[in-house]
Amino acid sequence: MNRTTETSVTVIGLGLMGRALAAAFLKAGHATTVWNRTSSKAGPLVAEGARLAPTVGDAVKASPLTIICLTDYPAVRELLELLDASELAGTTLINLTSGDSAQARDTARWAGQRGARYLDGAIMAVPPAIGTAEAVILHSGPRPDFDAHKPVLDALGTATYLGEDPGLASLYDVAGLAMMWSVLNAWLQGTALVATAGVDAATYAPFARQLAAGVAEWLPGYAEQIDRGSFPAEVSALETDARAMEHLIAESEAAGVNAELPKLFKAMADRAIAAGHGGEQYPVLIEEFSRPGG
Ligand code: FVH
Repeated sequence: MNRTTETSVTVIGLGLMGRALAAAFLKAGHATTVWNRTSSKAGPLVAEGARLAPTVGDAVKASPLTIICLTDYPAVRELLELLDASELAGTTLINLTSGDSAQARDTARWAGQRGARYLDGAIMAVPPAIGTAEAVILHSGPRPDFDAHKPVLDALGTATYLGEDPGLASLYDVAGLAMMWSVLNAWLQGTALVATAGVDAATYAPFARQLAAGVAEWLPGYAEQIDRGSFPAEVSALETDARAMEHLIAESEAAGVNAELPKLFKAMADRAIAAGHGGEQYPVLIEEFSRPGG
């Protein structure tokens, strides 16, 4: 197989996500080659017009661009190690497998040493959203490689470029996980609390949603404080917030609800107050978050 047309694309890894990626390429009219360790998973895609490559090397040679979406980076490296230099040289690999920034940078180095172009990526969407604008896919690595393949990447969703450091996409990905779990855990804390008064989750959810959206509005202003390194208490001082945390802990404990999460908030706030930041605004806690702990 040859790298025939500029817009042909290969997808390696046909799990839930890989199959959605390949299907979106096919739908957008791109000649699509696929490969998967368990070849039977390619059946429906082949029926829709995909070509199944017999080996991973043939798959990579079939297109100028190869998208990789496997379980994790060790699986990616195990697979890429099977390729010889002639299969890697000159091709572009975009690795959309989830991982951390060190794994991304290391894989970028590995690919570069073998003559391949490499972009790392992170998919901020579930498989059914792939192929719609809702599917934001983050990329990082050499800008010219992103620009060259953006017309093909557009078939998957909203292709977003973050910067030259190949670790950036994974870094945003894990930072997003912090946001997601923090919001969900806060919501669960509130849901457990209101349940002690007989309020069900569905009744509380709209209120919680409104609150979360309201708090999200504070972020740009708070971010300015962090970037300036100056935290004047324009709305509320940290020591005021810490007193409110005491109410949350007391209410949780009195109601027989888990108080671990509010105690964690409070411990961090107390440390910042002890360091003399009680009169400053909440984002001063960035200093607690920016050092090792836990
Ligand atoms: N599914 C989702 O909602 C998301 C959302 C955002 C990010 N991801 C990430 O995408 C990666 C793949 O996820 P997935 O959902 O497609 O995962 P699976 O359905 O479990 O498919 C895994 C594929 O990886 C292949 N594979 C695993 N190990 C190896 C290996 N050593 N050598 C070759 N291939 C390997 C596996 O092959 P097979 O089991 O079918 O033979 C699947 O193709 C992941 O990083 C998510 O975090 C998903």
